[in-house]
Amino acid sequence: MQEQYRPDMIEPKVQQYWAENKVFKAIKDVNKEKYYCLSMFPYPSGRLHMGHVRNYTIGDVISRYQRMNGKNVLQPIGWDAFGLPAEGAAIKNKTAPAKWTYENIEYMKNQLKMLGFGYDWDREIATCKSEYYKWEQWFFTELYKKGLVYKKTSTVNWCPNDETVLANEQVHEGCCWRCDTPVEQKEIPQWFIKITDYAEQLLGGLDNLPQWPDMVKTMQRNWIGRSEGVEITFNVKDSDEKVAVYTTRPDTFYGVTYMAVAAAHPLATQAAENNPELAKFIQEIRNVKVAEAELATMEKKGMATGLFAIHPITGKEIPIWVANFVLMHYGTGAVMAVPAHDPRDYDFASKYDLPILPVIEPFDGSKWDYSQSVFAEHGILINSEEFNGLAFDAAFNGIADKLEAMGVAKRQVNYRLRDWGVSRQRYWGAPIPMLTLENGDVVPAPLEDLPIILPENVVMDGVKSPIKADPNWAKTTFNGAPALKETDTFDTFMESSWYYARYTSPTFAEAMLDKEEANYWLPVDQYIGGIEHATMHLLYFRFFHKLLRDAGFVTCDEPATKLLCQGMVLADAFYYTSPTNERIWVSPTQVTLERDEKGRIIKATDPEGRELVHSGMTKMSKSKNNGIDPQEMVEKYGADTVRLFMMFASPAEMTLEWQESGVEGAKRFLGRVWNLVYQYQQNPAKTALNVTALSADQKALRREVHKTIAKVSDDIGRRQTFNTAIAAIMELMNKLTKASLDNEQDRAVMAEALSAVVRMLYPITPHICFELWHALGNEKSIDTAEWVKADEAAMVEDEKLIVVQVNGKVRGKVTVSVNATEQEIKAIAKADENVAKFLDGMEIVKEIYVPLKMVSFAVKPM
Ligand code: ANZ
Repeated sequence: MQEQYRPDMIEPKVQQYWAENKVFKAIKDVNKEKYYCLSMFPYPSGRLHMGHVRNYTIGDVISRYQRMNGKNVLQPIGWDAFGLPAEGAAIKNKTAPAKWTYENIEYMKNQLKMLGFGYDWDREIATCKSEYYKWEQWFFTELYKKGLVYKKTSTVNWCPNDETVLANEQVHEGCCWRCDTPVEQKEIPQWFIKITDYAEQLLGGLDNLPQWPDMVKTMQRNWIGRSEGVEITFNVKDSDEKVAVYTTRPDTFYGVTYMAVAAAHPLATQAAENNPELAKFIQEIRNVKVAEAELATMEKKGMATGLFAIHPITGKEIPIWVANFVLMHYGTGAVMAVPAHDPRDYDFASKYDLPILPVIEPFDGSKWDYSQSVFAEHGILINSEEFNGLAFDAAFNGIADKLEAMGVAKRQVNYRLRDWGVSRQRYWGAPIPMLTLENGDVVPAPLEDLPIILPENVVMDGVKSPIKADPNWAKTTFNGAPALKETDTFDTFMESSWYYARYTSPTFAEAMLDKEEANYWLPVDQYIGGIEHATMHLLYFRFFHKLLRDAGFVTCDEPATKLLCQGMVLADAFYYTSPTNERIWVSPTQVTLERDEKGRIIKATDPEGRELVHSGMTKMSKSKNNGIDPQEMVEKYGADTVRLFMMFASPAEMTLEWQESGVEGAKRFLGRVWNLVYQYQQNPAKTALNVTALSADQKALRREVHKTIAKVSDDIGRRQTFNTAIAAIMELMNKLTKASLDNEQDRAVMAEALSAVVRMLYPITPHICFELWHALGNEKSIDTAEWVKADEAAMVEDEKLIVVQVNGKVRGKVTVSVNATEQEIKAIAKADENVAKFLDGMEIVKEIYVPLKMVSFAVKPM
């Protein structure tokens, strides 16, 4: 063994050993308990960022720990390879998206290897490969046959100059990214998957995921947004038309003073036919795209249609308005407005001077001033005929029953969740496998025609998708007759919804999944990824799993048993202001810092000596130029140091502050571990540990070792608090460095301790531990070693240190047997040399004994 810790010499060598011996290859073995650990796969953007490194280090630590605990571990990796950034990069670099993507994959693969992650590389998947998306295309056609897929028109961003659809990311402040033309909303036919058919299951299933973070489950519940209400149909005055509304507040039914419909509602269209002013207004509000969350706060706009609805109970005439706060795709696209009790209706009524009629009073009977503000809570009914005096539940049911009996209403459960629109008008995605025949019929492409291959060798000009621009690409045949292929591609969330399952049989050519493999490995035991995926990806992932289950591929109900969402990685950000008043962000790696004695930054300068403003710790990002390049850090400190720092600096779910001083500290710690093994190895133990022949100090040290093992096992295995596990190992190391190596049993205790430290650190810093394990005299590689087990007997304390006080001051510390009686302990305390001095000539007036902790004497002069 070398005297110096040299990660640059060890790490490539160990990585090569892992690769050559396929150490992490996962093979199904029904006699072994499996453990499937999955980190969310990366988009091949070009280089790994620290967020990836954190995510993948956590996954690797858990995988290696489970391996050591005897599990048959599967830890795969692959590439979420389709997506819009490749198109932008291809245009910029005058290359094809495929070429750019494959080059990035090669580069990033090396970066992952450089970090020492224990992946089964034989299972690597790139979702842009036709072997992968073939089965996705096939599955889509199966869903179509089951009635779970349909086509419907839906709005897209449209650039009238380029005559192309734009993704949301390509709309900059309402204009096209290329030509700056104002973007319009256009309706085009698109494909949808009926996720709403699974809304109830997706919601109910959350109750069976005790090991998912509550935050994620809450976000999914809100996203699905189940509500119980009533659909009520109103007649339209002087017409055969009817208008239905969905309400969750039938208790407010007597308070309806107007009705509001969405701009796209048929009644609005009808009313606009001979009302150009209304037509213009409708066009205006339809071109504004708003997020649902903004609906409540944005400025309300509306216009009367001139139509009236008839209140089914009171017979009153209610004006029908078109309003911008009503969504076409929720409920019925129309609302019964109750301005006294709904904030949006209230704002709107106040603006357009519509009547406000209170029908609910606060429970406590206090008077509410409805002319001043809305009362949106539940309360007691007033102005509601026979329902006056009822509270919410009774009123809800009473009024719903009455309306149902009249045949104008039915109770209904609604979901905020919409069907999943999977069509994208972009090029770099999996072609949608549907064919249009000459008579206009649309049919799924038969399996023999799959995959429908996306050509990779294309020229991107940024306007039209190459498969749309090429007039020949779409031409094909179906049963010998001419047909046209769909030129839209799938939303890339499709690929990431089932990759976890494909990893179980990544090269299986006969079907989407090999059922035996899938049912052995699934569900994923541990899934790890960012909280930003809480709703979209993690919901589609759960949805696809249920689809795979219903197609007979898998038997379990949920794709992942346990979920960990790691926190973001932050770094200091610095800037100066340019003469043109722009903020110029300077990379923290370029900044020289002066700190005060508490470590706070007091001065920051760039290489030109310019003084910089420190804008604090923020998420690593391009815009603030505060990203730290993992590769640079690995080259400077070694992968083990980077991994150790990441796991130590904060709990996995919390934000992590990148501090170079912390990284240096991590490196020094590994250096200390190396040194101690080196020092021990100069004169190693030649006889075995004899636990019955240990001195008190040796016993105490062994106790620390085994207590640390117990804590680290619990911290990594159950609590997943990797940072506290590392802190415990560091504390133990402090004790070990001070321990004596003089006699044979000292060295035997040290041998046991070092063997434990190396195994405990292995999941976190595998390269150094690989080397040290051999240095400690082990023949076989540490990759096959078992997790170290705490010895209960070694942890039992047979002696305790007891504090002795005289008149409230500590005067001595005595060691007693844990079996000693109170009387014996008091006698030992009194006999302590220093304590005796303070008792001499005194009368003891009181003795207090705190079992095995403290003896306290109150004394006064005799
Ligand atoms: C009358 C009423 C009175 C309402 C009241 C609320 C409070 P959730 O719970 O999210 O399902 N609504 C229905 N369809 C809508 C649409 N397409 N666009 C905008 N708003 C719509 O919300 C249901 C409530 O949202 C419904 O109950 C309706 O307003 C409104 F004091 O009806 B309510």
